[in-house]
Amino acid sequence: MPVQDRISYAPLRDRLMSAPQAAQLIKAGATVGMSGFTGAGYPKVLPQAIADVARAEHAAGHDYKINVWTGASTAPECDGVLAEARAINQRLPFNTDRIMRQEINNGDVNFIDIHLSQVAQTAAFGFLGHMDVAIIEIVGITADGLLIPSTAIGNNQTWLDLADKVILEINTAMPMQMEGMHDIDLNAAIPPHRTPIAMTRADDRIGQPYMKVDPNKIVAIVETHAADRDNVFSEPDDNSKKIAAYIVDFLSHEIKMGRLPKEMLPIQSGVGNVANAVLAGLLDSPFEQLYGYTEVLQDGMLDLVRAGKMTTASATAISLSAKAFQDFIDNIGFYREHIVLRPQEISNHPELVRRLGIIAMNSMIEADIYGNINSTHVMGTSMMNGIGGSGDFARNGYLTFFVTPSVAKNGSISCIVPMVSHVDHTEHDTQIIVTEQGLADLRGLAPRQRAKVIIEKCAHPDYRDLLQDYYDRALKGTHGIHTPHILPEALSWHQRYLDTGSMKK
Ligand code: 0RQ
Repeated sequence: MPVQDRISYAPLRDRLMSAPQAAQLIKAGATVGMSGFTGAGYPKVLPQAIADVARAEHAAGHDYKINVWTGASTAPECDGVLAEARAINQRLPFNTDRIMRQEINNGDVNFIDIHLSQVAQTAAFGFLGHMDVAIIEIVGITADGLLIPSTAIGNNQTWLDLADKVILEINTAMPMQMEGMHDIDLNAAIPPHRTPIAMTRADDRIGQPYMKVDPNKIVAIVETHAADRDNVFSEPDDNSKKIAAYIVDFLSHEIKMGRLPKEMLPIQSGVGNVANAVLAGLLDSPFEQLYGYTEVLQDGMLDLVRAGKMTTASATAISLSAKAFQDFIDNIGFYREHIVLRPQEISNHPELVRRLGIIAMNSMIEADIYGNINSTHVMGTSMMNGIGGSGDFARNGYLTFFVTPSVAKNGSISCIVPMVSHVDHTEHDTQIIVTEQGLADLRGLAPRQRAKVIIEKCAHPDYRDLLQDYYDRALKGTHGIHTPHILPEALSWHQRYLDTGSMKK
């Protein structure tokens, strides 16, 4: 279908232009709100055109950098090209692009790591400054001038509300049949005027399927025809399968003990290979009629929906491998009945996570013997991706799991350490830690009891005695033993890795 036919609101058809023309509208120093969440629904041609403007300006001896706010991570065609052109000053709130990560860690990009549920309101409160332009991918415009969202909603409606000017990318590779899958309501009133969010079930709909924008703000419409990032997953390895099996056993046990309703509670699953493997584990589990209430719908969750194991999956983005996306398109009539996409303000809202009783499962970089979690910083100083939505779900979930293989980098790093080198989730937010070695249920345990269980159940055998030795000496040697630590030694494992390439002694 030609792009003109996707603009049913005739007055907007004359705003069609090329990406290089539209990029001229983005001035140096601008703050740009972009669509995009976990490699889905990001603008696909404007970023390259902006990168070209940046290069030309730099060659002419001028400064040219912009601030980019999104929903979450994008892709090489967006974050990658902008980072490569050194066109970014400030970036928030989440990134997985390798080149952008380098720029963040070498100090060229000011990266602000924000809980994903809080980004829209933080911007709307005015805490982040003014937004000049929004660049939003959509699939089309209705006859009433409403915008049909694409594969991710993220913060799009907020950016459309806040920005002075709007540039739309209409992606003709995305099926028009997506119309109707979305549910847009922001609960955007600012305190003290907020009201309760009118949802009590994961599949409730509270808004309308379109985004709204003042047509006068739309300064350009650009055509794209490109797929989202191919989010390829490796087949679950032995470790991931073991982690998944521990979780499924644990959930069955909780149902048996009457601590979890037999129909289960809605599931949130983080990003990455391990999270995807856990979902694969649920496919073979005894659970039926599951609900997903998560931020990213990955291949594993689509499999659950297709198999009829999951009744409805609610998310803010569909982030699939190319193969799974083809299946989504081929069977869109079926999937639209079972998937609802919402703004990230709602998909991750603490009020709803608490009310719906979400089972939160997130991956981490490392945990310490008391259950503090580092999700973001390698060796305490290098940003990996960001906290994402893990905190939204972990702090407010009914059950909160953090999972990781017990070791990283061929065993030279223990993911269970005496003290984490950066804290994203405190011990107060961590209920259950799972590695391929076992599952530590920390509910109702005090710090010394937690240490015993985490070392016994989760540490890799290569590091278990070292952790026990650290703990035993801390217990004897410190003046307060509520949470025993030997302060000068607490981070020595990380230093040893930096000095020698291994945490082993
Ligand atoms: O490095 O890529 O060089 O091989 O970290 O590790 O084991 O493949 O795990 O893909 O599940 O990612 C926490 C990063 C895990 C992710 C994190 C190295 C390891 C490898 C990746 P290589 P794995 P995953 C909802 C929830 C925060 C956001 C979040 C994440 C690489 O899950 O970003 O939870 N979470 N969002 O070798 C040094 C350690 C390490 C380590 C692993 N202890 N020290 N390196 N690695 N452990 C989604 C959203 O919010 C959008």
